[in-house]
Amino acid sequence: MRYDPINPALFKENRERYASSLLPGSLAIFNSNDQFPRSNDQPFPFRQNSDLFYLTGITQEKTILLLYPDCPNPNLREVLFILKGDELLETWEGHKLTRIEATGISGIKKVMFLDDFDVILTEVMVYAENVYLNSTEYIKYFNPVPYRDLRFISDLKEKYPNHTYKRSAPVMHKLRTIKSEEEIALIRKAIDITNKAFQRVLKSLKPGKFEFEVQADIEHEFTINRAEGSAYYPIIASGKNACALHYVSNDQLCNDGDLLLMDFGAEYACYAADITRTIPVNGHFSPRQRACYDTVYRVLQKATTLMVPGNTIDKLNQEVNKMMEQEMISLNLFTREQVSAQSPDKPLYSKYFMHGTSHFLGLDVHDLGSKYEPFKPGMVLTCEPGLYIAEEKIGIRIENNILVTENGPVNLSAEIPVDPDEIEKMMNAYLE
Ligand SMILES: [Mn+2]
Repeated sequence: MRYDPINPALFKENRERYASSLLPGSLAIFNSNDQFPRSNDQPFPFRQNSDLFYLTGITQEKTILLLYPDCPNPNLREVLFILKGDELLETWEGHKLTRIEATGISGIKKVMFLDDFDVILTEVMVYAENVYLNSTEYIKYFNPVPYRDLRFISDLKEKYPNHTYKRSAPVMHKLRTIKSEEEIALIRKAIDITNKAFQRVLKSLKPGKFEFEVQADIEHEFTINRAEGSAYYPIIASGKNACALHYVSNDQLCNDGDLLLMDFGAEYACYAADITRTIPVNGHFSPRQRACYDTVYRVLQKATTLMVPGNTIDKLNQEVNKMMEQEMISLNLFTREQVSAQSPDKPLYSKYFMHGTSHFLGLDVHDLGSKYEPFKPGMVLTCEPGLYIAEEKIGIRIENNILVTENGPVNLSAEIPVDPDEIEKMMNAYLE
């Protein structure tokens, strides 16, 4: 792996917190992600299942974790199953984890090979009353592709129809929304690497550069700084492209006079950064661009102050929508009178600001957590107001990563330039 080794105490604590949430007599099983086929014998790059990583730190494919805190057989309370790296496999794919190495990463003493899984499963199923199984539960998850967890659930239920089955997802959601010190340090590292990429763009952007060249600059910096790569496919959108919220073709020229919106984040040790910056391609904001930028920047600063314990994403969205509405009147996008006459189902601001202001951030870029869940110390969220005026080729979003604490919000991305004067100064220092 590219990242510095992580103290296995992190994963051990996570397992203890998970285990203490289970009912007595409960077994829990976690599977790694599938290796999704790309073509023929070629899989897409493997990314570990975030929950399995959270509990083990293991990034290798085909890994299974079995937790059974009060198992009558004390040897089977915590078992990790890994792929057996035989000579043939290692000739083709290189080194696979040994059992000792897997213990070193995860802190799990009992590591077995996958071939033993069925025998052990048969034994623990006889003792267990409840079985906690994992699956992806996310409010916007509509992916119809069946994955490893789903196949495992249906196989197990077919073989053992009389057990009581429980969902792991709500337990994991509760645990993963509150980040430990170690996790915050890893997110900070991902953000630091993302800052390095932004600095590189500030130095190298000029009119006539393609969006994919900017993407290459960003990904170069990610990779040489030990990120696994991007935590999500980067959005590099100049001019009107920035008004398509999930624009990812990144294939157009950055023209003189346009803005460039970049939504990008490194993934370091499976933890994500999620940053957006919008800068003028030629190093100078036009007066109108500057007025729009100042609007979003002002709303970003005000919204950040609302990220305090007890508030929710839902309430934050409502506040920010109100702020944006007022700002849009000042920008002459519509009038106060038009607002009074607007339909509540389709408020006028939603034409120019059509997404939420915040989401949880962690092992997943859109991390687990509900928009109705009150903020608590240790939560990490994005703050990302935007303004999209397609008819003026202006699309601006500014996104920071915020840690909620008892003493107020901490901007983890405070080092990444955001002040428009500072951005112009830095770009022009390089252009001269
Ligand atoms: Mn985001």
